[in-house]
Amino acid sequence: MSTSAAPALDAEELAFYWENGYVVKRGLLPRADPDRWIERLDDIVNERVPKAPGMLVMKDVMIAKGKVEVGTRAEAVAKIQDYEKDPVLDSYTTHPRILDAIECIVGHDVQTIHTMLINKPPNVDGRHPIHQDLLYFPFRPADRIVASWTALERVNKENGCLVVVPGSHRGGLLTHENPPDIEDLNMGYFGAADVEDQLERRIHLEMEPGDTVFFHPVLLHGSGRNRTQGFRRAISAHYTALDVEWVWKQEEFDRRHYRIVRGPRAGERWAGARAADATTRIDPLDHIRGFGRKD
Ligand SMILES: O=C(O)CCC(=O)C(=O)O
Repeated sequence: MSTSAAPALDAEELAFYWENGYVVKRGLLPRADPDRWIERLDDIVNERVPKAPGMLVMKDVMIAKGKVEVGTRAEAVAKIQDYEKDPVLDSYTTHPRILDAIECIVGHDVQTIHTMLINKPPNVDGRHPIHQDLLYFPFRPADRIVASWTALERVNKENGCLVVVPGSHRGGLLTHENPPDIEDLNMGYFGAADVEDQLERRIHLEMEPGDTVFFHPVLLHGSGRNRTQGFRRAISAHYTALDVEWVWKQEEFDRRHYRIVRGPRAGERWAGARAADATTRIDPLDHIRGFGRKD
């Protein structure tokens, strides 16, 4: 149930979302929230607080390869993945203002399926090639999945803000690959193949701390290099409605217990349906050139 009388996204904002595949809410969160999450990131990477169970602190590939030396631990970190069991970072996932907006897009019953804080330090490549998040998600239909991404500091072209291709969410899941022009690509960062013509329509989402973009999992998006000497930090989570089906061939959801965060079943774990016909289930590797069987 929404916590405010007025909808978190009004009719115009929702129409913009469905037309373009994303919508930016300026000033959605007060500055104190991003500041708290930045401080927590700092505490985690400097081991002042323990890493929560299941949390992955991923080094940037250029640091891992020894190509760049760093002055501080934070400069070595590309991202924190799966922060759900860290109560401070997870206050993002369950933030009433985020969930109010998510409800407007996918309905009243919501689970979270992915959490991530992207650090993007200076002096490394750190590009996130243009891609579609649906590649990584075992649920369908795609319209019932949505991302939230909040700037933790000012993000702009110089420090590698988010880039989106408006309207690209109306296509299907494309073939992805390791982009040939990126030598130092972080683990699991694939790029959509053969999208050069669409890139002419890309726009840069310059945002202030607390500004939040909600985007569709088929939207082509990514981010550029951080060319400043500061960090470019953002926090994000993905959500789905509860009526989605598991469509991957891999049978993993019994182990992964997705968490319901909104609606009468909040606090329970998702025990949803597998797509009925196992022969039509998909293998995500088939959508990655060089990994799958179809390319
Ligand atoms: O924050 C970024 O630089 C990119 C994030 C992104 O592309 C994603 O979360 O899928």
